[in-house]
Amino acid sequence: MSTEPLLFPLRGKRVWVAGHRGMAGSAIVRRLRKEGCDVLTVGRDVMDLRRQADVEAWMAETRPEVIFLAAATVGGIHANSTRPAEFLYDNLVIETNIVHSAYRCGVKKLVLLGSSCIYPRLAPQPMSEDLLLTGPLEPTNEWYAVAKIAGIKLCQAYRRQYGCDFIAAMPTNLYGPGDNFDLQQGHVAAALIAKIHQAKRTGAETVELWGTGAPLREFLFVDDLADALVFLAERYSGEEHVNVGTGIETSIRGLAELIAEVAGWSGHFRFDSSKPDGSPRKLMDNSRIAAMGWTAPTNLRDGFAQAYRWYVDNLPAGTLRGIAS
Ligand code: GFB
Repeated sequence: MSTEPLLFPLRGKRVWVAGHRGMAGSAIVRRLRKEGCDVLTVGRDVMDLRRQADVEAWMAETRPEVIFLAAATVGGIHANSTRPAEFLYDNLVIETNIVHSAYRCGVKKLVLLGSSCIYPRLAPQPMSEDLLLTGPLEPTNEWYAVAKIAGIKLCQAYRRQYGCDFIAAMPTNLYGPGDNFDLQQGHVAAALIAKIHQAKRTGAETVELWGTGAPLREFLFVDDLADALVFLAERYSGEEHVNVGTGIETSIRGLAELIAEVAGWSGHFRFDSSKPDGSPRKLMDNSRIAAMGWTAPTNLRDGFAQAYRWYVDNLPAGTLRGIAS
């Protein structure tokens, strides 16, 4: 880790984590507690981030100095392709409300979370930051991608016109504690943890996976993402968004085998090729953040062992969310 003096130390600052109940937001809260910040949160029951006036009023009253914008409507390939209006509207409006209010309230630093799906479906791999807007998007998640591209552009526009120190980070596929384990709505990592655990518990010999198992993905442990975001908040200020990944890719089949091993289940996988594969490959070029001095500390096996343990420990007694009986 770099020993350069920090550009923007977080210690002692009033920091709002928008989306603190989600997987990424809760990891950021955990990470910030170690940083000695005054962490602010507000629940969905108290404030709807899609209402501009409410967001402005809350921010004017609480006066955060820093914002981590982790609030979003998120989900896996099925959720993305079947709820396009929610993925586009919710994410656009949450970002515009928070970014604009942050400008109006004089927020000193804002870190917006995007996604690796902002890059073209057939982008050259690994995907560097400058491949943004160079080709057509992956159709299964283009609504979410368009909203996240708008988020990057919002940060750039408010920096150019008003001099706001707003930055954007693009995490690759995430997994870890606090994930959404719903089999229809969740991402592949959480769905496979839930399915494989269910098979182990019931003695089933087969688990069904969507698609062909061939697509390649890069998985980042969510606490590593939180660490990278704190790193960027304190050390980076610039218009360009920054990729956050591991540089290591695995096939969906390989992921399933890894989770089976971690869970101690030794059955077989069946592939339902009527379900979509989505992007064939999504590996990010992480050299920009690496050059600043950050690389992901958790290896895939340790990360999935922690994620699986968390799932087992936090499973509501006798139930498996999203699994039909
Ligand atoms: O995480 P995921 O749902 O989305 O992974 P993306 C989808 C890949 O996993 C496809 C396969 O190749 C699926 O065919 N897969 C196999 C499964 N079994 C399952 C299963 O049980 N559940 C799920 N969900 N997939 C996401 C975007 O794309 O990438 C998000 O949906 C976000 O918006 C994220 O941008 C980074 O990796 O395709």
